[in-house]
Amino acid sequence: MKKFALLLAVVMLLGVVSFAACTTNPPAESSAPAASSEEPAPAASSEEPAPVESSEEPAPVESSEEPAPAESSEEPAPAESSEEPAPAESSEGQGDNPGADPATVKTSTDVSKVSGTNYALNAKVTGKTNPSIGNDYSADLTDGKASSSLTYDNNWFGLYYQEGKDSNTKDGEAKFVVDLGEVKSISVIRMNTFLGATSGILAPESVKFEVSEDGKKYVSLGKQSFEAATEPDTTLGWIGYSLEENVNAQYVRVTVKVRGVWTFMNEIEVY
Ligand SMILES: [Ca+2]
Repeated sequence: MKKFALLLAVVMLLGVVSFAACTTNPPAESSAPAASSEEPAPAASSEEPAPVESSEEPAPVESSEEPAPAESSEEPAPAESSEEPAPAESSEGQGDNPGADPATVKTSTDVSKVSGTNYALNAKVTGKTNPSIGNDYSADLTDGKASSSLTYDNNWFGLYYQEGKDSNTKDGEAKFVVDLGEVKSISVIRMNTFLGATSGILAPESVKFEVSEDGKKYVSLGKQSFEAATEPDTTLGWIGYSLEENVNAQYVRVTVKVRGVWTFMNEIEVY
């Protein structure tokens, strides 16, 4: 009986030991799969970088940028050769500088805007004689002062004409020549004048503008005619020509045809 009891005890002991082993192992095994379940995630994330690598495949696209060297090969030839002709053209313009032909240059009667130097400022004017009928409208035509209102004094230069009683006009016409001192490249010629109708002072019938380089041969830029106001009017204004291209001139001649008795003018400018 003692042997059987001892054997039984041994069997039971082995059973306890094996049970303990079984109860301790399972948690170890359960923890193992848990860890393995976590690993797949990083594994999946490690798969994602793959597409990133595929996005790096555009690298071959970079190789398509190789045409760049082709461009660099284009730069040397045409670019430099096209720049060389330019300075050649500019040097030609400076050399000749003939100015446009006054006979054919395109003009505009809008002379409200000017820029640069007024070459006529303080320039000598010939053909100007003061009225000699008791009035003294003898303003300087190139003193830089243009009247801004109608007055009956020396703010204005008066041209007078009555048939049979020529004063400072010849048959109602007067010619003024402005000497710029030397040949200038000019773009605007204009004259400040009275364009209204009041007290025997009327807008000029016409005004002609001419230019010359030598003072002998004149070329006309054009002639402008003006309507007579039917009612009292004291309009003033700049009349003349703005040139699309500069012309060369030292002398500017302005021919004014008087309408009625008096025509008032004040200033001549050349830019
Ligand atoms: Ca003046």
